[in-house]
Amino acid sequence: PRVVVLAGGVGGSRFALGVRAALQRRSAPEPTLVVNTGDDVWLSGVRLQPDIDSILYALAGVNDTARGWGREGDTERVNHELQAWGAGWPWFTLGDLDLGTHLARTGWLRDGLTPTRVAAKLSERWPLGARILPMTDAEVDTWVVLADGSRMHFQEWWTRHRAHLEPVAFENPGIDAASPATGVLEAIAESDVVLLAPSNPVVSIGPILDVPGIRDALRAAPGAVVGVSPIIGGKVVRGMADVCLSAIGVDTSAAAVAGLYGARAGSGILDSWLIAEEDADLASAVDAVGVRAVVAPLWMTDAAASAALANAALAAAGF
Ligand code: GDP
Ligand code: FO1
Ligand code: CA
Repeated sequence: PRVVVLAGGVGGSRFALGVRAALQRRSAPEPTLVVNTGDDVWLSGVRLQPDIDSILYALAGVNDTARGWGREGDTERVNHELQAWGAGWPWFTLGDLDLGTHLARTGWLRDGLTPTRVAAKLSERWPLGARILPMTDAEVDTWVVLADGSRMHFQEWWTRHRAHLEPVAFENPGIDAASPATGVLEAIAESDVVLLAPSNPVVSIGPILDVPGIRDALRAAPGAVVGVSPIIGGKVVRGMADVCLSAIGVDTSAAAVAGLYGARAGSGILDSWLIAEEDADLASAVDAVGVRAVVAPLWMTDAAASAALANAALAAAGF
Protein backbone atom coordinates (compact mmCIF):
# COMPACT_ATOMS: atom_id res chain seq x y z
CA PRO A 1 0.00 0.00 0.00
CA ARG A 2 0.91 3.65 -0.49
CA VAL A 3 1.20 4.97 3.06
CA VAL A 4 1.19 8.47 4.52
CA VAL A 5 2.16 8.94 8.18
CA LEU A 6 1.49 12.08 10.23
CA ALA A 7 4.22 12.34 12.84
CA GLY A 8 5.95 14.28 15.60
CA GLY A 9 9.40 13.61 17.03
CA VAL A 10 10.07 10.64 19.33
CA GLY A 11 6.77 8.74 19.00
CA GLY A 12 6.77 9.70 15.34
CA SER A 13 10.27 8.43 14.62
CA ARG A 14 9.87 5.13 16.47
CA PHE A 15 6.65 4.52 14.56
CA ALA A 16 8.22 5.62 11.25
CA LEU A 17 10.93 2.98 11.71
CA GLY A 18 8.23 0.37 12.23
CA VAL A 19 6.28 1.48 9.16
CA ARG A 20 9.43 1.47 7.04
CA ALA A 21 10.25 -2.08 8.15
CA ALA A 22 6.68 -3.32 7.64
CA LEU A 23 6.55 -1.86 4.12
CA GLN A 24 9.99 -3.13 3.15
CA ARG A 25 8.91 -6.62 4.13
CA ARG A 26 5.95 -6.28 1.75
CA SER A 27 8.07 -4.71 -1.03
CA ALA A 28 5.65 -1.77 -0.86
CA PRO A 29 6.57 1.81 -1.83
CA GLU A 30 8.39 4.04 0.65
CA PRO A 31 6.03 5.89 3.01
CA THR A 32 5.57 9.65 2.99
CA LEU A 33 6.02 11.20 6.43
CA VAL A 34 4.22 14.49 7.03
CA VAL A 35 6.07 15.97 9.98
CA ASN A 36 5.11 18.61 12.55
CA THR A 37 7.03 21.89 12.29
CA GLY A 38 5.38 23.60 15.27
CA ASP A 39 8.45 22.80 17.41
CA ASP A 40 10.69 24.78 15.06
CA VAL A 41 12.60 27.77 16.42
CA TRP A 42 15.21 30.32 15.42
CA LEU A 43 18.15 30.28 17.85
CA SER A 44 21.61 31.82 17.50
CA GLY A 45 20.84 32.62 13.88
CA VAL A 46 19.97 29.07 12.86
CA ARG A 47 16.66 27.38 12.17
CA LEU A 48 15.96 24.27 14.26
CA GLN A 49 13.37 21.72 13.16
CA PRO A 50 13.39 19.27 16.08
CA ASP A 51 10.73 16.84 14.89
CA ILE A 52 12.05 16.68 11.32
CA ASP A 53 15.57 16.14 12.68
CA SER A 54 14.43 13.44 15.12
CA ILE A 55 12.88 11.52 12.23
CA LEU A 56 15.78 12.19 9.86
CA TYR A 57 18.37 11.02 12.40
CA ALA A 58 16.30 7.98 13.45
CA LEU A 59 15.77 6.80 9.87
CA ALA A 60 19.48 7.31 9.20
CA GLY A 61 20.39 5.41 12.39
CA VAL A 62 22.45 8.31 13.78
CA ASN A 63 20.07 9.49 16.50
CA ASP A 64 20.70 9.59 20.24
CA THR A 65 18.19 6.96 21.31
CA ALA A 66 18.64 7.49 25.07
CA ARG A 67 18.07 11.26 25.04
CA GLY A 68 15.43 11.15 22.32
CA TRP A 69 16.82 14.10 20.37
CA GLY A 70 20.01 15.05 18.57
CA ARG A 71 22.90 12.97 17.22
CA GLU A 72 24.43 9.95 18.88
CA GLY A 73 27.87 10.70 20.31
CA ASP A 74 27.56 14.44 19.79
CA THR A 75 29.87 16.89 21.51
CA GLU A 76 29.22 20.41 22.83
CA ARG A 77 32.30 22.50 22.00
CA VAL A 78 30.40 25.10 20.01
CA ASN A 79 27.61 25.14 22.59
CA HIS A 80 30.09 26.05 25.37
CA GLU A 81 31.38 28.86 23.21
CA LEU A 82 27.86 30.14 22.51
CA GLN A 83 27.14 30.05 26.26
CA ALA A 84 30.33 32.01 26.92
CA TRP A 85 29.11 34.66 24.51
CA GLY A 86 25.71 34.70 26.20
CA ALA A 87 24.18 33.68 22.88
CA GLY A 88 21.18 31.38 22.52
CA TRP A 89 19.42 29.95 25.55
CA PRO A 90 21.47 28.81 28.60
CA TRP A 91 19.14 25.84 29.12
CA PHE A 92 19.26 24.67 25.52
CA THR A 93 22.03 22.54 24.04
CA LEU A 94 23.09 22.72 20.40
CA GLY A 95 25.35 19.75 19.69
CA ASP A 96 28.28 20.18 17.32
CA LEU A 97 27.07 17.60 14.77
CA ASP A 98 23.49 18.81 15.16
CA LEU A 99 24.68 22.37 14.47
CA GLY A 100 26.06 21.12 11.16
CA THR A 101 22.49 20.22 10.20
CA HIS A 102 21.17 23.61 11.33
CA LEU A 103 23.87 25.49 9.43
CA ALA A 104 23.25 23.50 6.25
CA ARG A 105 19.50 24.05 6.56
CA THR A 106 19.76 27.74 7.36
CA GLY A 107 22.17 28.31 4.49
CA TRP A 108 19.80 26.67 2.04
CA LEU A 109 16.86 28.64 3.41
CA ARG A 110 18.85 31.84 2.93
CA ASP A 111 19.63 30.72 -0.62
CA GLY A 112 15.88 30.74 -1.16
CA LEU A 113 15.03 27.06 -0.92
CA THR A 114 11.72 26.19 0.68
CA PRO A 115 11.66 24.04 3.83
CA THR A 116 10.23 21.26 1.64
CA ARG A 117 13.27 21.43 -0.66
CA VAL A 118 15.59 21.66 2.34
CA ALA A 119 14.04 18.51 3.85
CA ALA A 120 14.61 16.77 0.51
CA LYS A 121 18.26 17.88 0.44
CA LEU A 122 18.82 16.76 4.03
CA SER A 123 17.30 13.41 3.01
CA GLU A 124 19.89 12.82 0.25
CA ARG A 125 22.76 12.01 2.59
CA TRP A 126 21.48 8.68 3.91
CA PRO A 127 19.18 6.02 2.39
CA LEU A 128 16.19 6.80 4.60
CA GLY A 129 13.60 4.50 3.04
CA ALA A 130 10.95 7.19 3.49
CA ARG A 131 10.10 10.63 2.15
CA ILE A 132 10.09 13.44 4.73
CA LEU A 133 7.75 16.37 4.11
CA PRO A 134 7.26 19.28 6.51
CA MET A 135 3.57 19.94 7.16
CA THR A 136 3.96 23.44 5.73
CA ASP A 137 6.63 25.78 4.39
CA ALA A 138 5.26 28.62 6.52
CA GLU A 139 6.85 29.46 9.89
CA VAL A 140 4.10 28.63 12.37
CA ASP A 141 6.08 27.96 15.59
CA THR A 142 4.00 26.82 18.55
CA TRP A 143 3.55 29.31 21.40
CA VAL A 144 2.22 28.48 24.85
CA VAL A 145 -0.28 30.80 26.54
CA LEU A 146 -0.09 30.80 30.35
CA ALA A 147 -2.82 31.57 32.89
CA ASP A 148 -1.56 35.14 33.38
CA GLY A 149 -1.91 35.78 29.65
CA SER A 150 1.82 35.76 29.00
CA ARG A 151 3.27 33.70 26.13
CA MET A 152 6.47 31.83 25.46
CA HIS A 153 7.83 29.67 22.66
CA PHE A 154 6.99 25.97 23.06
CA GLN A 155 10.72 25.13 23.29
CA GLU A 156 11.20 27.51 26.23
CA TRP A 157 8.11 26.13 27.99
CA TRP A 158 9.33 22.55 27.54
CA THR A 159 13.11 22.61 27.77
CA ARG A 160 13.46 25.42 30.34
CA HIS A 161 10.35 24.92 32.47
CA ARG A 162 9.80 21.18 31.76
CA ALA A 163 6.07 21.85 31.26
CA HIS A 164 5.70 22.90 34.92
CA LEU A 165 4.04 26.22 34.02
CA GLU A 166 0.36 25.50 33.55
CA PRO A 167 -0.70 26.23 29.98
CA VAL A 168 -4.16 27.46 29.02
CA ALA A 169 -3.70 27.26 25.25
CA PHE A 170 -1.30 26.43 22.44
CA GLU A 171 -1.17 28.69 19.42
CA ASN A 172 0.48 28.63 16.02
CA PRO A 173 0.45 32.24 14.87
CA GLY A 174 0.02 32.50 11.12
CA ILE A 175 -1.28 28.96 10.64
CA ASP A 176 -4.66 30.10 9.31
CA ALA A 177 -2.85 31.67 6.34
CA ALA A 178 -0.46 28.71 5.85
CA SER A 179 -0.70 26.10 3.11
CA PRO A 180 0.31 22.47 3.22
CA ALA A 181 3.83 21.89 1.91
CA THR A 182 4.17 20.89 -1.71
CA GLY A 183 3.26 17.23 -2.05
CA VAL A 184 1.29 16.84 1.18
CA LEU A 185 -2.23 17.00 -0.27
CA GLU A 186 -1.18 14.93 -3.29
CA ALA A 187 0.34 12.23 -1.08
CA ILE A 188 -2.85 12.00 0.98
CA ALA A 189 -5.08 11.97 -2.09
CA GLU A 190 -3.01 9.22 -3.70
CA SER A 191 -2.58 7.12 -0.54
CA ASP A 192 -4.12 3.76 0.25
CA VAL A 193 -3.92 4.42 3.99
CA VAL A 194 -3.09 7.32 6.31
CA LEU A 195 -1.58 6.51 9.70
CA LEU A 196 -1.46 8.86 12.67
CA ALA A 197 1.67 8.04 14.67
CA PRO A 198 1.33 7.80 18.47
CA SER A 199 2.57 11.39 18.70
CA ASN A 200 1.51 14.23 20.98
CA PRO A 201 -2.10 14.96 19.95
CA VAL A 202 -1.89 18.64 20.90
CA VAL A 203 1.54 19.92 19.88
CA SER A 204 2.59 17.33 17.26
CA ILE A 205 -0.51 16.05 15.43
CA GLY A 206 -2.60 19.13 16.34
CA PRO A 207 -0.56 21.64 14.32
CA ILE A 208 -0.48 19.29 11.30
CA LEU A 209 -4.29 19.05 11.34
CA ASP A 210 -4.56 22.83 11.76
CA VAL A 211 -2.75 23.57 8.50
CA PRO A 212 -5.68 24.61 6.31
CA GLY A 213 -6.55 21.85 3.86
CA ILE A 214 -4.96 18.90 5.66
CA ARG A 215 -7.98 17.97 7.78
CA ASP A 216 -10.26 18.09 4.72
CA ALA A 217 -7.76 16.02 2.74
CA LEU A 218 -7.84 13.34 5.45
CA ARG A 219 -11.63 13.34 5.45
CA ALA A 220 -11.53 12.84 1.68
CA ALA A 221 -8.68 10.29 1.67
CA PRO A 222 -9.50 7.28 -0.52
CA GLY A 223 -8.33 4.69 2.01
CA ALA A 224 -8.69 4.27 5.75
CA VAL A 225 -7.32 6.70 8.33
CA VAL A 226 -5.89 4.74 11.26
CA GLY A 227 -4.49 6.28 14.43
CA VAL A 228 -2.33 4.84 17.19
CA SER A 229 -2.88 5.98 20.76
CA PRO A 230 0.11 7.68 22.46
CA ILE A 231 -1.69 7.11 25.77
CA ILE A 232 -1.34 3.70 27.40
CA GLY A 233 -3.20 2.86 30.62
CA GLY A 234 -4.10 6.51 31.22
CA LYS A 235 -0.47 7.65 31.05
CA VAL A 236 1.86 9.16 28.47
CA VAL A 237 4.78 6.92 27.60
CA ARG A 238 7.10 9.94 27.79
CA GLY A 239 6.94 13.70 27.32
CA MET A 240 4.21 16.16 28.31
CA ALA A 241 1.16 15.18 26.30
CA ASP A 242 -0.83 14.84 29.56
CA VAL A 243 -0.18 18.49 30.44
CA CYS A 244 -1.06 19.54 26.87
CA LEU A 245 -4.27 17.51 26.85
CA SER A 246 -5.53 18.86 30.17
CA ALA A 247 -4.91 22.41 28.91
CA ILE A 248 -7.41 21.80 26.12
CA GLY A 249 -9.85 19.96 28.41
CA VAL A 250 -9.17 16.42 27.21
CA ASP A 251 -8.53 13.52 29.61
CA THR A 252 -5.27 11.61 29.39
CA SER A 253 -7.00 8.51 28.07
CA ALA A 254 -6.90 6.61 24.81
CA ALA A 255 -10.67 7.02 24.44
CA ALA A 256 -10.60 10.77 25.06
CA VAL A 257 -7.92 11.26 22.40
CA ALA A 258 -10.05 9.27 19.94
CA GLY A 259 -12.86 11.68 20.78
CA LEU A 260 -10.54 14.64 20.17
CA TYR A 261 -9.69 13.39 16.67
CA GLY A 262 -13.28 12.34 16.02
CA ALA A 263 -14.80 9.87 13.61
CA ARG A 264 -14.58 10.30 9.87
CA ALA A 265 -18.15 9.03 9.85
CA GLY A 266 -18.95 12.23 11.78
CA SER A 267 -16.99 15.45 11.52
CA GLY A 268 -13.60 13.98 12.51
CA ILE A 269 -10.75 12.16 10.81
CA LEU A 270 -10.45 8.60 12.18
CA ASP A 271 -11.78 5.31 10.87
CA SER A 272 -9.89 3.08 13.33
CA TRP A 273 -7.95 3.69 16.55
CA LEU A 274 -5.37 1.33 17.99
CA ILE A 275 -5.48 1.09 21.77
CA ALA A 276 -3.28 -0.92 24.09
CA GLU A 277 -4.21 -4.24 25.66
CA GLU A 278 -4.13 -2.36 29.00
CA ASP A 279 -6.96 -0.18 27.63
CA ALA A 280 -9.13 -2.95 26.18
CA ASP A 281 -11.95 -1.86 28.55
CA LEU A 282 -12.08 1.48 26.66
CA ALA A 283 -12.98 -0.18 23.34
CA SER A 284 -16.70 0.47 23.76
CA ALA A 285 -16.07 4.14 24.60
CA VAL A 286 -14.00 4.44 21.39
CA ASP A 287 -16.71 2.69 19.38
CA ALA A 288 -19.24 5.11 20.88
CA VAL A 289 -17.28 7.95 19.26
CA GLY A 290 -17.92 6.23 15.93
CA VAL A 291 -14.34 5.01 15.59
CA ARG A 292 -13.51 1.31 15.34
CA ALA A 293 -11.32 0.33 18.30
CA VAL A 294 -8.55 -2.19 17.63
CA VAL A 295 -6.64 -3.65 20.58
CA ALA A 296 -2.92 -4.22 19.88
CA PRO A 297 0.43 -4.16 21.70
CA LEU A 298 1.37 -0.46 21.56
CA TRP A 299 4.78 -0.50 23.28
CA MET A 300 7.51 0.32 20.72
CA THR A 301 10.23 -1.14 22.89
CA ASP A 302 12.43 -2.25 19.99
CA ALA A 303 12.49 -2.45 16.20
CA ALA A 304 10.47 -5.68 16.10
CA ALA A 305 7.75 -4.27 18.38
CA SER A 306 7.54 -1.09 16.28
CA ALA A 307 7.22 -3.12 13.08
CA ALA A 308 4.54 -5.30 14.66
CA LEU A 309 2.62 -2.16 15.66
CA ALA A 310 2.91 -0.80 12.11
CA ASN A 311 1.64 -4.14 10.79
CA ALA A 312 -1.33 -3.98 13.14
CA ALA A 313 -2.13 -0.46 11.90
CA LEU A 314 -1.90 -1.58 8.26
CA ALA A 315 -4.08 -4.60 9.04
CA ALA A 316 -6.69 -2.28 10.58
CA ALA A 317 -6.75 -0.48 7.20
CA GLY A 318 -7.28 -3.77 5.38
CA PHE A 319 -3.65 -4.45 4.35
P1 GDP B 1 7.97 14.49 20.46
O1 GDP B 1 7.75 15.38 19.29
O2 GDP B 1 9.39 14.13 20.66
O3 GDP B 1 7.27 14.94 21.70
O4 GDP B 1 7.32 13.11 20.05
P2 GDP B 1 5.91 12.77 19.44
O5 GDP B 1 4.94 13.89 19.54
O6 GDP B 1 6.10 12.13 18.12
O7 GDP B 1 5.48 11.62 20.42
C1 GDP B 1 5.28 11.86 21.78
C2 GDP B 1 4.32 10.83 22.27
O8 GDP B 1 4.81 9.55 21.93
C3 GDP B 1 4.13 10.84 23.76
O9 GDP B 1 2.83 11.29 24.06
C4 GDP B 1 4.30 9.37 24.15
O10 GDP B 1 3.28 8.95 25.00
C5 GDP B 1 4.26 8.64 22.83
N1 GDP B 1 5.06 7.43 22.80
C6 GDP B 1 6.39 7.33 23.00
N2 GDP B 1 6.78 6.04 22.93
C7 GDP B 1 5.65 5.31 22.69
C8 GDP B 1 5.39 3.91 22.54
O11 GDP B 1 6.27 3.07 22.62
N3 GDP B 1 4.10 3.54 22.28
C9 GDP B 1 3.09 4.47 22.20
N4 GDP B 1 1.86 4.01 21.93
N5 GDP B 1 3.31 5.77 22.36
C10 GDP B 1 4.56 6.20 22.60
N1 FO1 C 1 15.42 19.03 24.57
C1 FO1 C 1 15.83 19.31 25.82
O1 FO1 C 1 15.16 18.91 26.77
N2 FO1 C 1 16.95 20.07 26.05
C2 FO1 C 1 17.72 20.52 25.04
O2 FO1 C 1 18.72 21.19 25.29
C3 FO1 C 1 17.31 20.23 23.70
C4 FO1 C 1 18.04 20.65 22.60
C5 FO1 C 1 17.62 20.30 21.29
C6 FO1 C 1 18.34 20.69 20.17
C7 FO1 C 1 17.93 20.36 18.92
C8 FO1 C 1 16.76 19.61 18.76
O3 FO1 C 1 16.35 19.27 17.52
C9 FO1 C 1 16.01 19.20 19.85
C10 FO1 C 1 16.42 19.55 21.12
N3 FO1 C 1 15.71 19.14 22.25
C11 FO1 C 1 16.13 19.46 23.50
C12 FO1 C 1 14.45 18.36 22.09
C13 FO1 C 1 13.24 19.26 21.87
O4 FO1 C 1 13.23 20.38 22.66
C14 FO1 C 1 11.89 18.66 22.25
O5 FO1 C 1 11.99 17.50 23.01
C15 FO1 C 1 11.05 18.44 21.11
O6 FO1 C 1 10.88 19.56 20.30
C16 FO1 C 1 9.67 17.95 21.55
O7 FO1 C 1 9.26 17.27 20.48
CA1 CA D 1 7.58 17.52 18.92
